[in-house]
Amino acid sequence: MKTVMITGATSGFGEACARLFSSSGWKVIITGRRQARLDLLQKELGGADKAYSCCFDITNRDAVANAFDNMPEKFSEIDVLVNNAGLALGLEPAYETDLDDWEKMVDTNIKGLMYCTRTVLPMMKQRGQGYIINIGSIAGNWPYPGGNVYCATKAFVRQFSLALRADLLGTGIRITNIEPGNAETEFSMVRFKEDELRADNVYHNTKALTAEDIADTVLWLANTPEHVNVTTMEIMPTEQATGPLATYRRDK
Ligand code: NDP
Ligand code: 8X3
Repeated sequence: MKTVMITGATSGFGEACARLFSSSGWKVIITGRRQARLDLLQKELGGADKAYSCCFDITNRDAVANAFDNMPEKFSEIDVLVNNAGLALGLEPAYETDLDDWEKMVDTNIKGLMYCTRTVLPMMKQRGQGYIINIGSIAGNWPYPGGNVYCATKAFVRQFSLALRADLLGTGIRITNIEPGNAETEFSMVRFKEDELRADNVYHNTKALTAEDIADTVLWLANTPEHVNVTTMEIMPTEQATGPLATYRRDK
């Protein structure tokens, strides 16, 4: 039975991945900062025998190291790491944003992902196999107003994934960057700091992706043969596309 570790499994893509991998016969390591949600999910997935729950903040380097160090034997051979935990904060133009929000996005989407990756890699290298699936975003490819640092963090995830491919050639370790577009999860509630109206508006009158759509893709990738490496995958709702270039008119 293979083992998958999913960061940010308390909601959205991560939670859907946990459910799908578990129902497909995988041992699942679920992580996030909200212990109560982890407890509920672990119970739903069949208890401690099927799912190991690990509550930590990925921005805390020591907490990440500690989580990996204390993995129970049964879950210690991680076949797939899904680097999913992440967030956007705010949609203001760069001259109005809260610098704390920028820092938190960098700490989570870049540094947290780096910590988990760096910690798991030696174990995978030693086993001569392993798969890291990063959750980037279309935001890493297609900048939009107010995206500023969020877009930049996801551009980091894209480039880091590509660079890892180069680094890990010959190790048997695979890397994919999935780049989803608009998906209805708690993402917008987090971005707009619990402003339900603004969050709902993101999904109003449009058919967004679901968390399950992304989970399907992650499981499909995990089941591809070991000699196959899908490098990047951009997935958008049919009702979303990258628009034409915008030009600012001075008479506005
Ligand atoms: P959700 O807000 O529903 O889920 C985010 C998850 O990340 C939660 O489980 C949260 O857990 C976890 N998380 C956030 N910060 C931390 C932290 N410091 N330490 C540990 N866990 C953390 O959003 P999504 O499921 O939509 O987002 C998942 C990923 O997908 C993110 O990287 C996001 O950028 C990306 N993405 C989302 C898109 C969308 O439109 N929804 C599109 C493209 C990419 P907890 O709060 O318990 O810590
Ligand atoms: C989330 C997608 O377009 O809201 O990464 O930035 S978007």
